[in-house]
Amino acid sequence: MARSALITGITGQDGAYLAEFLIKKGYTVHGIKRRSSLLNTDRIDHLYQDPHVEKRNLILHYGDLSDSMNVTRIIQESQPDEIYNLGAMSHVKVSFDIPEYTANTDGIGTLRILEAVRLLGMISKTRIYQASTSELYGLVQEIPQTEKTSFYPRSPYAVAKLYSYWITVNYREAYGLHASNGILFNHESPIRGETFVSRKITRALARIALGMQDILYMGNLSSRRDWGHAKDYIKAMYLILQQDKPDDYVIATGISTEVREFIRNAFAFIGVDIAFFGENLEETGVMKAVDENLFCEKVGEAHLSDIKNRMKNNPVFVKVDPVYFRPTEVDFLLGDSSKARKILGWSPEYDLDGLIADMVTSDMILMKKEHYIKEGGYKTLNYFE
Ligand code: NAP
Ligand code: G4F
Repeated sequence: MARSALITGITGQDGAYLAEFLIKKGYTVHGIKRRSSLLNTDRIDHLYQDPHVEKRNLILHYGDLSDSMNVTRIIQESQPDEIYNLGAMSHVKVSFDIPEYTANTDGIGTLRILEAVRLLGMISKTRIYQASTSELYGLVQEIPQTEKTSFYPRSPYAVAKLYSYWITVNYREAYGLHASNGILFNHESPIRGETFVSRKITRALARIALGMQDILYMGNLSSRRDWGHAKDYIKAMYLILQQDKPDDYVIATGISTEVREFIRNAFAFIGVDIAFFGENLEETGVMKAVDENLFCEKVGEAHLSDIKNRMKNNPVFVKVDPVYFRPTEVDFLLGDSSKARKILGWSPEYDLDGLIADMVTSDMILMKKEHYIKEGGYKTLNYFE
C-alpha cells in the first residue's frame, strides 16, 4: 500500500517542495491549509487534483495548529505513516509583534500533534518530523554550531521553537515515539516568502533593474547566515524519517555569508558591480559599473540605457531603515552538518551562487510580467520571445 504523509504548513515554501517530492515517491500526501479570505495555495496549485479523481495523491484539510480538536481529527482521518510539522508563524521579526500567537502555534502546536498521535494509539505507526531551526542557537555559544551546541534563543519565535524542540525529544524518550528534530539553517528558493531577506533582495533587484523601484531599504546588513536551497533541505527531512532510530540533525551548508555580500553577489549575477559606503544608519549601497553583455543577457538590452543613466545620475540604491532592526538580533550562524552527512548520506547540491541564480532568474521573469502588464503590452519590449 502507498505510504501516507501529513504535512502541516503545506502552503509554505518547504511544505510545497516536500509535497511534490513525496508525491513523486508515490506517497499519498495530506496537507493542512488555513482558511483565508484570499486563496493561499499558489505554491501547490500545480499539484492539485480534482476531488472526483478516484485515487488522489494530494488531499487538503482545513485546519489550524491552534485548534487541538481539529489537529486530532485530521490525524485520525488521514492515518499518516509520517507527519512533517512544518506549520509555523515563521517570521522572526514578526514574532516580536505577535509573541503569544507565535508561542501557541510554534510551541503548543507541536505538543498538540505529539499528544494526538499518543492518544490515538498511533505511536508505533506514525513517525514525526519537527521543523526545528538554527534560530535556537541565537546568541551563539560555539562556532560552528552542531547538535551538541547549547541553545540561546533571541526572539519569541526561537523561544517557541525551543519548547517544540524539547517536547519532541521528551515524547521520544517518554513514550518511544519516532520523533526527530531537523535543526535546519536558513534555506531559500524562488518561492521563499517575499519578506525574508533573500527574497526581498532578489525581488527588489529585478524591480530596480527594470526601473520599477528606486531604493531597497534594509535592516542589519552585517548579520551572517548559512544559506542553502530549500530543495536540498526537504530531502533531509525525508531522510530523517527513513532512519530506524529517531534522532536530531543539523542541516546546513557550512558556509556563512553577510547580508551585504548576498546583495553584492545577487547584483553581480546580472552584471552590476556595487559597493557599500558609510556606517550604521548612514550606510548606502551604490552601483559602480555594469558589464553590458551580462546585463543584456540576464535583464535585457531594452533596459541597458536606463540602468546606465541611473548609475550616472543617482547610483544609490540601498539605504538602511531601522524599522527592519530586531530588538535582539542573531548576528552569526554557521552550521556543521557532519552528522547528517555521515548518517543520512545528505549533502546539498546547490551552493550560494546556484541559489542566487535560481532566485534572481525566477524573480526577473515574475517582475517582467508585472512590468509588462503595467506598461500595457508588447509595444516596446519583447519579453517573452
Ligand atoms: P513558511 O513559508 O512561512 O510556511 C509556513 C507554513 O505554516 C505556511 O503554510 C503557513 O500557512 C503555515 N501556518 C502558519 N501558521 C499556522 C497555523 N496557526 N496553523 C497551521 N498552519 C500555519 O515557512 P517555511 O520557510 O516553509 O518553513 C517551514 C518550517 O520550517 C517552519 O516551521 C519554519 O519555522 C521552519 N524553519 C524554516 C527555515 C527556513 O530557513 N525556511 C529554517 C529552519 C526552520 P499560510 O500559507 O496560510 O500562511
Ligand atoms: O531572512 P530573515 O528574515 O531570516 P531569519 O531571521 O534568519 O529567519 C529565517 O531563518 C530561520 C533559520 O535560522 C528560520 F527558523 C526562520 O523561520 C526564518 O525562515 O533574516 C535574515 C537576516 C537577519 O539577521 C535580519 O536582521 O537578515 C537581516 N535583515 C537585514 N535586513 C533583514 C532585513 N531581514 C529581513 N527579513 N528584512 C530586511 O529588510
